[in-house]
Amino acid sequence: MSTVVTIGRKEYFPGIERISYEGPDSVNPLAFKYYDENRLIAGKPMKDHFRFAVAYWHTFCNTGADPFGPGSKNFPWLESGDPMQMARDKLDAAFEFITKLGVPFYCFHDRDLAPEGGTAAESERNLAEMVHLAEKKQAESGVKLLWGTANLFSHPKYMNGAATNPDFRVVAQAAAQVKAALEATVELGGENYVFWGGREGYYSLLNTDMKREKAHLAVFLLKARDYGRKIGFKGMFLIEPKPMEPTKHQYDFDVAAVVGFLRRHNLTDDFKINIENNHATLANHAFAHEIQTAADAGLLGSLDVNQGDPHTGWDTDEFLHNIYDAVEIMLILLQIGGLGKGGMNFDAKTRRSSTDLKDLFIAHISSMDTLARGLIAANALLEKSPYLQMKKERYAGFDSGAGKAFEKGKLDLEQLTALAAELGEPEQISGRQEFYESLINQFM
Ligand code: XLS
Ligand code: NI
Ligand code: NI
Repeated sequence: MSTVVTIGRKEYFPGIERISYEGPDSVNPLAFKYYDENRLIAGKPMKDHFRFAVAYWHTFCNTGADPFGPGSKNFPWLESGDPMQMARDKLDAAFEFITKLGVPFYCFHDRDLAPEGGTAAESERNLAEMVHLAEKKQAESGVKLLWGTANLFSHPKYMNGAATNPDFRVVAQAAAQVKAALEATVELGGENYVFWGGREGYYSLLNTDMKREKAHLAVFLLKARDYGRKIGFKGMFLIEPKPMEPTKHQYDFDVAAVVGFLRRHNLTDDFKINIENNHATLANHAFAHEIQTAADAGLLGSLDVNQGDPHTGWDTDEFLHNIYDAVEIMLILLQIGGLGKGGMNFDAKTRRSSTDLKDLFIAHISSMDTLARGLIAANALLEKSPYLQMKKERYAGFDSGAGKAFEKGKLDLEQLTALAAELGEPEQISGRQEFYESLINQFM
């Protein structure tokens, strides 16, 4: 368990103590009803199933600006108006929040931690100062860095992309920024390093040499990998797919596209995939589909847990509160043995109209409880229901004899034709989808 850290200029969340587990009957909004960090499920403490991380950018930097208006939230740590002072206050607030919530990890972009300077050198100095302070906070609290990343999409110089920018000078700037972000991640013991290519894609094919841009992306990732390994980064590099937004088309469209890209460029030893639920939705996939696809390819890295709004066509980054989704994803994670060195980063923001500081806690608690319920239900489903057996039996015809020979590639079309005649017309076997669905409802 982490230690609560409030040794800053002041306490930013007064009146809120370390959030504790009070059980399903509790009506205290500032308590866990299901997330009981040390409770063993399938032989493992709950906290190790999730490895939760707070996303620095949403929770401490995002005041709710949208295309129709400025931010609505008055975060006290942003009051000073001096960029470096704001960064220091924000760090105090962040560690107070993370330790009061009792989450073991956090994630950041370089520009969340430290403000952009007037020059690249100044930005690097700002980052170095903040990394130094973050290192102390981590040591004091026991909170760890799940992943670091570079923001290669906010600055206007990246308007045409970063690694895939048609202007080589911008590509070089992006490389310099990644170099510094990698150094920061290594210094802070980051377990992973993420690439989300916000502007690595296009708005119009008319002005875009897609083949060349994708080739540049591959070289860029390769060089980042080489430098990371050179400075002692032992963790995983992760690509975070998203089909669009802000681009019309992003090259890392979905898990399948990224699997193909990583294989084609021989990057699978060092790179895995960070999957975000709302990005899956935008690609017309379910979170479970993306997770299963990555797991089947041996490339599941980590998760950005959030959810989209079914009636809104953009990345609304809501806190995951859909228990059904949680059961489905935990069902997969339990079967594959978990997330390993990955974790679950709350890449989610409270709504623009949720303006109480307390809302930040409630949002995280709600998501943690949602996932805990998902874990408990999924585990019961696996242990107590015929689910696994039923699924296995559907494929029993491939476990022996001719079916097994086919699976191993040992039967050609002529042999299969002979077998078709010999075995005759198959009787109908129901897929029983509704029954599977009813099992989830029963154990939820
Ligand atoms: C944006 C992405 C971003 C990444 C990190 O849609 O989800 O937040 O997770 O750059
Ligand atoms: Ni994300
Ligand atoms: Ni996102």
